Parts: sequence; structure tokens; C-alpha cells
Amino acid sequence: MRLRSLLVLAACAALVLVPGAATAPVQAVHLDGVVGPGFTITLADANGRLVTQLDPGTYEITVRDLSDEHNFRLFGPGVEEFTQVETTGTVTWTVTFREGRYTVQCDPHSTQMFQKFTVGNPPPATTPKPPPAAPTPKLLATVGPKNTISLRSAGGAALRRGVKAGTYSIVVRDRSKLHNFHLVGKGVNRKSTVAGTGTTTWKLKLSKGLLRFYSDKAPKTVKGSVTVT
Ligand SMILES: [Cu+2]
Repeated sequence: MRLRSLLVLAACAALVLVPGAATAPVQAVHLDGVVGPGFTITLADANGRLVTQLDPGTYEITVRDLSDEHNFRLFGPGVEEFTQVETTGTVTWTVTFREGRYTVQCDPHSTQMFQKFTVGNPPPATTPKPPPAAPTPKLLATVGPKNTISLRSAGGAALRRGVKAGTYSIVVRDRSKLHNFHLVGKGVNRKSTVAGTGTTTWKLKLSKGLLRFYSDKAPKTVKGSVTVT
């Protein structure tokens, strides 16, 4: 027992005393990349585990490109390495990863053949939010109560300068049992019923041109128009 301890101690002392041992470069961690022969691409560590997170540092990566219709690309902060699509073969890259996000992908099939991993602890990836969809502008269509008809802005203003082409929610208020609201324009032909009253909303696409509206009971007198620009 004592002898063995002494031997271990001696061995340790010998290691420490090896000239240059303290300054020898740190061995690069080895990783394995494979693409093909089918639609698969992987980057794994020495134990065969898919790489999801690594420490910053230098890595030696052996890539086997097994397909002439796929390639292996590795990119991220400070790193851009790739094999050719048309060729197969094995290549070894020495790369230095720093904190950030890295991607392995096949370029022709980058949406289905990829693997992402982080190095260090980068801040969470932020996906820019799409701008909120603009609300559909409203127009107010009114017929009645007497022999009146109008198409106005949502706020009730007259549309003297017309309206811009686009999709609108048109709130139709039919307040007369004698008239209806009939809207006619390029690609538009909608009407409420003459006898009925009430409020409905039409979602319509208004194209450039003249937009006419009238009561089918009195189209010559109960009428109006707005220009779509
Ligand atoms: Cu591919």
C-alpha cells in the first residue's frame, strides 16, 4: 500500500517535471460531422451525441460528405466552412467557436437539413415581430330614412376627395323600407333589400374608378358617387 502511494506520487512528480508540459497547447475537442447519404446532416461529439451546446474554444471537426447532392456547411460568428454539393469526401476543419449561435446545414435543403447549436450562453435569439396588420378602414353607407343616401367616412365626413383603392369594411345602414343601398363599381355589385331595414357590414375590395350608389327604387334621384383613386 505504502509502496503504491509512493509510486503514484513519483509518477505525478514526473508528469509535473516533464519539460514544456505546462505550455503544451490544449488538445482541440473533436467533433464529427456527417451529411448524407440520405437527407440527414449531423454534428456530434466524440460520444455520438448531437451537438446542441458547446463551450467557446478550438474544435477539430471531421466532416464526411457522403452525398453528391448534399453539402455540409458550418457557419456562425467567425466561422464559415463548407463542402461542395457535387462532390463527396472527408475533410477536417479546425475552427474556433466563440459565444453565439451556429448552424450546420445542407445548402440545397437548408429548410429541412440543418442543426443549430449555441456556444457559451448567448442572449436569447429574438425574432422580429411582424408589424401589426393595419385595421381594415371603415366606410359608412346610409340610405333613408327619407329620400337620402350617402357614403361617408367612418367619422361621417363626406368623401369629397374620394377614397383610396383597397379593402374596406362598409357598414350599411338601411333605414328605409322604400329604398335599398345598391353599390356598384369596378368588381363591386352589392345591395341591401328594398323592403328590409337594418345594419350589415360588407367587406369589399374597392378598385380605382367610379363607385356609384343608389336606391333601386329611385336610381335617378336617390343616388351618389365617390371616386376610388
Ligand atoms: Cu441536401
